[in-house]
Amino acid sequence: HVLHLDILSLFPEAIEPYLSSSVLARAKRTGTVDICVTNFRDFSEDRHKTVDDYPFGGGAGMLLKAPPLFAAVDHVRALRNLEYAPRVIMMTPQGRTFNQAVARELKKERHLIFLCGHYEGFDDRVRQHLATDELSIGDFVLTGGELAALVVVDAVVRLMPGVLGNEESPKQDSHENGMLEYPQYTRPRKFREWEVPEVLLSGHHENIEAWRRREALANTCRNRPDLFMKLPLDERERSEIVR
Ligand code: 6GU
Repeated sequence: HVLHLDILSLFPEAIEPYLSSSVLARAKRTGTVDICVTNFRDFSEDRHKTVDDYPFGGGAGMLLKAPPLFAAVDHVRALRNLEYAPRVIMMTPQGRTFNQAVARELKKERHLIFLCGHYEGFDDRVRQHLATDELSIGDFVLTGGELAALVVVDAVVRLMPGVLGNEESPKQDSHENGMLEYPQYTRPRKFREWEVPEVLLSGHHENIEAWRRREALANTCRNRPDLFMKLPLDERERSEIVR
C-alpha cells in the first residue's frame, strides 16, 4: 500500500531539497510513498496572510494561530480522499520522544500529516482538537519543526518494503533489538598498523557470531548504559562485558 505523507510548513523550500535526494526520491519515484509539502500560509483567511499572533495573557514571542492549520489539514484530507483517518502529528519539543518503535508504528499507517511549527509554538487548540500525536526528536530545541519532521519521515520511509535493498535489511539496525550494532571492517586487512580482528578472517561462523554479540554489548554498555541495563543478560555475560 502507498503511504501518503503531507508536511504542513511555512518553509516548504527548507524541506523540498531533502525530499528530492537519494533514498527518499527513489521511494517517491517507485510509488512506495507520496510526499507533499503544503504551505499553510495559503490557508490564512485574512488579507495579510497572517499565521501567528500574540499569546493571550501576555508573554514573549508569537503563537501559530489555529484556523490556518485546521483549514490546511481539511484541505489535504480532502485531496487524499482516503477512507483512512490520518495521523495528524504535531512536531513540538513538548511531544513524546520519537524512536524506532514509533517509526515501526507509523509505517503501518496510510496517511500521515506533519504540522511544523515555528515561533514560540502552537495555539493549544491545535494540540487538543487537531493533532492525534505530538512528537519531539530529542531533548534539545530547534528553530522549527521542519528538520524534526524530516527525521521522522526518513526513519519511517526507509522501513517501507523495497525502499532499502535486500542487503540493507532494517532487521540488523541499531535499536531494532534494543542494542547498538557490532563494529565492521572492510579491505584493506591492514591499514597503517591497524589490523582487522583475526576472528573475522577465520571463517568460523560460530566464533564470529559470538564476537559480534560481545562487541555489540560492549558498544551498548559504553555509549548507552540506559539501554544496556534493560537487556535480558545472565550474570556471567553481563559481568564479562562490564569489566
Ligand atoms: Cl519536533 N521541534 C522543535 N522546534 N525542536 C525540537 C523538536 C521539534 N524536537 C526536538 N527539538
